[in-house]
Amino acid sequence: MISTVYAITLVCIGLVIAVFYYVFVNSKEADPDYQSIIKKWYGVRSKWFLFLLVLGLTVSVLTTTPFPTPDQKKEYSSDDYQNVTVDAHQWYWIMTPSTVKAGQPVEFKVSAADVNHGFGIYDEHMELVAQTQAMPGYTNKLIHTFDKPGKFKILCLEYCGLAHHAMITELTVE
Ligand SMILES: [Cu+2]
Repeated sequence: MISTVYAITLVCIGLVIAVFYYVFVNSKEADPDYQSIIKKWYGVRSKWFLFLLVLGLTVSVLTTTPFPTPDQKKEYSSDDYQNVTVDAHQWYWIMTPSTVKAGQPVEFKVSAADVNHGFGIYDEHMELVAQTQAMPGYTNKLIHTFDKPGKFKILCLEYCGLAHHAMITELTVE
């Protein structure tokens, strides 16, 4: 059985090689009419490529201004920013303080004690307001300004083990 399959495979490989060889040998016969068509469509292709390049760059610039991620190296002063430290653990959050004011930007300094977690802030309709990764050994800065008071929920956005779904805490905006 195995030797039959082996033989069939060899014959098929031989057929594929034969087809490639046939195409390769016959493609050497240069056709002057065909050459002019190739030249024309290579020109069209270059223009299309340039158009896509300019379009892609324009869309990228327009959709990333202002850039959604804050400057991670900048020190955000406590005069202008409310500073909140967030530590993610399996399976709870330590967030200090857990109450902030509306109208003034909040700088969340987010890290993790064990594995990767996702820090997600949800409003009262359970719509995601802002998020960043919580990673061990790193501090990710997230800046968000709450426009009005309310109760917000913090949920983990990265599957981090058995009780991942229970990783919930509350943020109060006054
Ligand atoms: Cu988690």
